[in-house]
Amino acid sequence: MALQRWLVASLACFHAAALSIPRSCNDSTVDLTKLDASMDSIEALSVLQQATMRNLYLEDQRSMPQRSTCSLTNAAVRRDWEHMCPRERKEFIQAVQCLRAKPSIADPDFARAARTRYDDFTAVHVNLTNFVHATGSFLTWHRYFIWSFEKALRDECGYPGYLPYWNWFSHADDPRSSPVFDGSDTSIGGDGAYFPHNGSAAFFGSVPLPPANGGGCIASGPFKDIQATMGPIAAGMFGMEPPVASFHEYNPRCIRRDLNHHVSSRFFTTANLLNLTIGDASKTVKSFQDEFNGRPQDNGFMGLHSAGHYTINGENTDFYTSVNDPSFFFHHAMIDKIFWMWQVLHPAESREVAGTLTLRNEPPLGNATIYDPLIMGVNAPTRMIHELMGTMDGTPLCYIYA
Ligand SMILES: *[C@@H]1O[C@H](CO)[C@@H](O)[C@H](O)[C@H]1NC(C)=O
Ligand SMILES: *[C@@H]1O[C@H](CO)[C@@H](O)[C@H](O)[C@H]1NC(C)=O
Ligand SMILES: *[C@@H]1O[C@H](CO)[C@@H](O)[C@H](O)[C@H]1NC(C)=O
Ligand SMILES: *[C@@H]1O[C@H](CO)[C@@H](O)[C@H](O)[C@H]1NC(C)=O
Ligand SMILES: *[C@@H]1O[C@H](CO)[C@@H](O)[C@H](O)[C@H]1NC(C)=O
Ligand SMILES: [Cu+2]
Repeated sequence: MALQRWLVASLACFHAAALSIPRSCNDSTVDLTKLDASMDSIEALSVLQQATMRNLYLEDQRSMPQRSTCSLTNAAVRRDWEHMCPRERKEFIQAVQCLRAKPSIADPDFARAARTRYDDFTAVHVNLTNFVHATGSFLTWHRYFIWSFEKALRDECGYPGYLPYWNWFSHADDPRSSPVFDGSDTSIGGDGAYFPHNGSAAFFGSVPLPPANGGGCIASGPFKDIQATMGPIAAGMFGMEPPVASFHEYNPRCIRRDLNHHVSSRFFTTANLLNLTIGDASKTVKSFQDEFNGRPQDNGFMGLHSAGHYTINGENTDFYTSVNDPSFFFHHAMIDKIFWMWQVLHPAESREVAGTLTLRNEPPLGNATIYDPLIMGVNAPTRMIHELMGTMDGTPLCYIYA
């Protein structure tokens, strides 16, 4: 068993090094019309990936003279955690631990509960929650947010790689066995300890979900027993600590998970992947982003964004403070990968913005435009939505996904 694990891990490392990362693809045999909901979801994701790379390659060929700063040859490549070798995974884990050990640099008036550099990220997310969810800035704000986290890992903690993503479709029947969450020293920690509770309720309590086998503090792996300093503010899991009275209150506590197959097996499906990327929901940025965020009135359909948070559960059910759990960045990198694929496959719609400036339009501040600011606090300079629209625009982004 141990030998088998070692072999698989070594092969993965060898595989990544030997094949390197495909940066071009002009494969005219990639045929999106062959995709249908009965196909295996990982297979479908791989066909979409190939089509995305082919489009990027053809576009790169056409615009080579103009695009001097970022091209397929120098773009960073963000990869599936499962395809990273143990050494690469440990480098990422160590860099996150490094950010969690460095002192906060945020203004204490802005983030009184922040203690570490990691907390500076949670703090700005808490502060802006009502302006960056179910709004016109949702996709670009979170894109910029995880990019600035990646930059901090690299610049402040010497991380040599790029952000990994959690492939939702792998181990959707049993997220506890995913290499992201299996609790080994090359995972980002396992399930929460068993903590009897009544499950969770998504969408402000309107969609009840059964509990799984965890619910307590992260019980194994590199992030076992790590502490959060902020929140909870609006947790959806029953039995969580009571919410803090003020967003700024210092409230040290552990990070809970309840890795929940009820959610992942129901929503991480080929049908939902295809609807977003090439189906009805892919037609406009409005339908794309609305579908991502769910149709709770439609038999509790969660959408892939909410489904990821409720699959990890615990801290991840808190709209404000979910960033406390490092899995946040893995989940949002996967969202950003789907956003990237959608943009490349739908160039005419890819730079549109739709939606309001506030969650549920409260208070009503009007519709978002591409000139609205994306605020990152101490983590990165304020930029406009349109600057974050293209992952290869070079202002500042220059990356693709494998
Ligand atoms: C891509 O492949 C097609 C068909 O195989 C070929 O006609 C086309 O010239 C190729 N384009 C580039 C930019 O290599
Ligand atoms: C966000 O930060 C601003 C500036 O410090 C502050 O005025 C505002 O009350 C904060 N909002 C929340 C929800 O923390
Ligand atoms: C679960 O719900 C039942 C019924 O409302 C309640 O009596 C019980 O205390 C709850 N259990 C926990 C652990 O919250
Ligand atoms: C696809 O998304 C649209 C919303 O854009 C929804 O009305 C439709 O039911 C979805 N189709 C499937 C098969 O889930
Ligand atoms: C915002 O956009 C919606 C949908 O496109 C439109 O119906 C509405 O009139 C817009 N509101 C404002 C204030 O521009
Ligand atoms: Cu968020």
